[in-house]
Amino acid sequence: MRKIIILLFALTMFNTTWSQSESKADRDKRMEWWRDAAFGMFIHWGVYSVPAGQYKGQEVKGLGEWIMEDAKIPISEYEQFAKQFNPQKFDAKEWARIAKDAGVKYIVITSKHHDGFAMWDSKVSDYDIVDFSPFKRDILKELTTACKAAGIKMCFYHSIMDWHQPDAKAAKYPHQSTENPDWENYRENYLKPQLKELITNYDPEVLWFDGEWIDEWTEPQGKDLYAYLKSLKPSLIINNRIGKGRKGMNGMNAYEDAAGDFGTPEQEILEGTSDFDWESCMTMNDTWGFKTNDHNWKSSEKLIHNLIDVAAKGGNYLLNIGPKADGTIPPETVSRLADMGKWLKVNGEAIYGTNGRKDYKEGDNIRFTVSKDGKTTYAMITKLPADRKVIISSVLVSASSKISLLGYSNGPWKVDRQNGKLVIDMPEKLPGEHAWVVKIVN
Ligand code: JFZ
Repeated sequence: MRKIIILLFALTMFNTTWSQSESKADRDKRMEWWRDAAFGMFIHWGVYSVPAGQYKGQEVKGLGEWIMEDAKIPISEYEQFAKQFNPQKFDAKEWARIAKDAGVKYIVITSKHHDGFAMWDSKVSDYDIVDFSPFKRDILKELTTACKAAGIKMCFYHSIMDWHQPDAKAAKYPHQSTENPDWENYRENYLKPQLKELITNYDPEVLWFDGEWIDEWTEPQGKDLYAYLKSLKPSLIINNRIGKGRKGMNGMNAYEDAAGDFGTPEQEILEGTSDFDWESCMTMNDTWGFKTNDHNWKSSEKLIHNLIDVAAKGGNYLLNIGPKADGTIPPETVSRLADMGKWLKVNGEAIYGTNGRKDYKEGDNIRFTVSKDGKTTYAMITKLPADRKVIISSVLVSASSKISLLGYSNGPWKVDRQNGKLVIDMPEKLPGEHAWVVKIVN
């Protein structure tokens, strides 16, 4: 008995050292806007968009934003790319408009990626867009202002790993080694102060950490940072890459008390629902940071189907774009985002503010979400059978259930209720493309 009491006491102590002094109700309140948002835009933009996947006339394999490491570019040489980073065509309002039209509710942009270059006017370092590049404009400030005006929440991706700051040397990346690294100094006098700047000057809603897998970073450091950031802004939402809990690319936590508010599956979607909040981040082609020669674009249909799949499983979809070094967004990206926005204009009520469902699917071509009050079920149909007959058997329907097709008001369409089953003859003229939503109100 005594042992149990001591254990319980220790657990309480442990939890209150970081976030879990928060009640479930408080946590639900803090997470509410994020859960409702369902769809966000990831932006990987920085110095790496200058080489755009090429170094010394050679194509560099791998992710665009990893070029410094993948091509083993020395710091002094990489800095020359920073000197050329001059996105004259960057128009924050235009970016915010594109995001708004796509239907995203939040943007997560790289404030600092692994290359260490700060996309705002940092006072902690000169290695930033204002002091080190010819551009001399504070990108995060401009985008934050534009997004706020457009009603889009502003959030920052921030890399813990830093290949430029001499104290931050990571043993896993010896090519970036410096003589006398001092991790504690980096953590206390560089990482934290820069994050404090971001919070005080730009008031982000989410901090999305990354580069936590290096051995220098530990779970206690993650918890310490979490507590510090929450002390600066209690409503902050922080991903689980702030600590060491993440299970590889699946992104969910490997242990119970891991730091962070949500799991981060990368380039994949969970197999089913989860009790822990999660967000799948995915690319539109095969890179996060822009690469001139990556043309492997997913179709608009695929992206919409991914959004539907994620929503049905109760997660968020964070879809990446990689703008070019001149400040423009590739047209292939813009057109796909516009298609998603068009679909969401008609069908958004099935996505925003809904919950996933344990039985998230029926067959391969129907996915479900449920309204918060539980009264409405949305059946999202991603492919029609040849005879256009859709059968839904896993939703309770009665004679009084109201059934409609989103975006479709002018008949005719035929809906039969056969002992609890719905048999629908989908109309010839469908509202829009890629997926259609049957709304069932009980
Ligand atoms: C990380 C970054 O390295 C990448 O550049 C991008 O920002 C992405 C969103 O996040 O990607 C990872 C993270 C972890 C692994 C691989 C890529 N991993 O564990 O193999």
